[in-house]
Amino acid sequence: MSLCTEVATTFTSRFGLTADGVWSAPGRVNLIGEHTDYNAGLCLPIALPQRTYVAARRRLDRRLRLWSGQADEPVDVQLDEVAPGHPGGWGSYVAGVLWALEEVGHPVGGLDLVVDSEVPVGAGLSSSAALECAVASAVADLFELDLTADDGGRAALAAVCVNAENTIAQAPTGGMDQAAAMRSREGHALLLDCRDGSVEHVPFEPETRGLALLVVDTRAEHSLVDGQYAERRASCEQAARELGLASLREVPAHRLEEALTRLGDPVVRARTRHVVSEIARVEQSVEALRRWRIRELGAIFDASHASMRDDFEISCPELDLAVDTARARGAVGARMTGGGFGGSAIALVPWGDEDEVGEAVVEAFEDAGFRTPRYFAVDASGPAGRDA
Ligand code: GAF
Repeated sequence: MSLCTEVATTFTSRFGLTADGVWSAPGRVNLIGEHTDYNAGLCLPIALPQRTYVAARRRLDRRLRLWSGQADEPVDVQLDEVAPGHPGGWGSYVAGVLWALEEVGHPVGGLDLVVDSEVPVGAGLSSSAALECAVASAVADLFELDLTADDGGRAALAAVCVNAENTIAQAPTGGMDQAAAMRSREGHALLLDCRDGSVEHVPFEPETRGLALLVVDTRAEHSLVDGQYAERRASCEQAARELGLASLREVPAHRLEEALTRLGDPVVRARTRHVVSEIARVEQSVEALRRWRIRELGAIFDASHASMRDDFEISCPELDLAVDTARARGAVGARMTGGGFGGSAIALVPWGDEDEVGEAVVEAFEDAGFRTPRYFAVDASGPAGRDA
């Protein structure tokens, strides 16, 4: 049975009524542009084929009854009680969306919901954003908010999901993941400009060029609610303040060295170097992709990983080993993806070599005494929407 059918069936058995419909949203991997979103920069994610599904039914009162296929207990909360930190856990991502819709003046109400997901949780593949965006699509359709039909409405829903995550789930993330889940296009990477929210769809079909995009979930612990992500964000904001700029996006790559001389703290300098050079690497990657200059793209991926490892200090031994092994086994380029401190890496590998490269990483992890990683090849897939 597909997960789409399964959540609908579970809904009926949990609530004794049929769901009004089923909606889903994808996880994401970012091709390049890491920790640039909250610096008003550029990033280039793709939507994954793995999706989070919600079966939902509109209620006439303001009660939220939520079940997850991955949790034993339901969440049962009144919409008027939703607040920062309440409910906690996975329920905050669902309840937060309804709360955030009301914050921007959209009339919503109660909901019965069952969720389940193919997006691995804690793998740095945006399971949280997939959940928020599946819920946002369901609620927008059920309460007839007219926000799912065009990109403007989808951008507004993505912003609502970011507010839910920042305020109710209390994770200080930027907007890349929600944009990827709401605004991507199949067969394309999403070039997102976080300064003005504009997007461009860049064709991305590596198989037509004899390549595959391999994702390696290192299964090393990763959490965005802990202090490291917030600390990186604070350093970037400090740098912008010291430079008298609205954000690090305002530092052009050719003025980076000069800007660095005006920053006193060596750590803040290194963080700034990563962000400014990473934004330039997104631009270079898009150019390389448009012309399919694969070696160039691979070298940019490698430089991005080095920058995250050495300047932004968000890699970890598992991610470094995955990247180094993939490269040694013929990947054209490889880098960690997402927030870091664990999670996943990506590698562009020759088509047909996915298993060979993946198994080499598994073996290297075994030798190093790390947990067994998972790997799988992915295509650029479609955005959030209604399935049934
Ligand atoms: C996480 C965050 F949620 C994103 O907003 C982004 O900052 C990313 O880390 C790093 O690029 O996925």
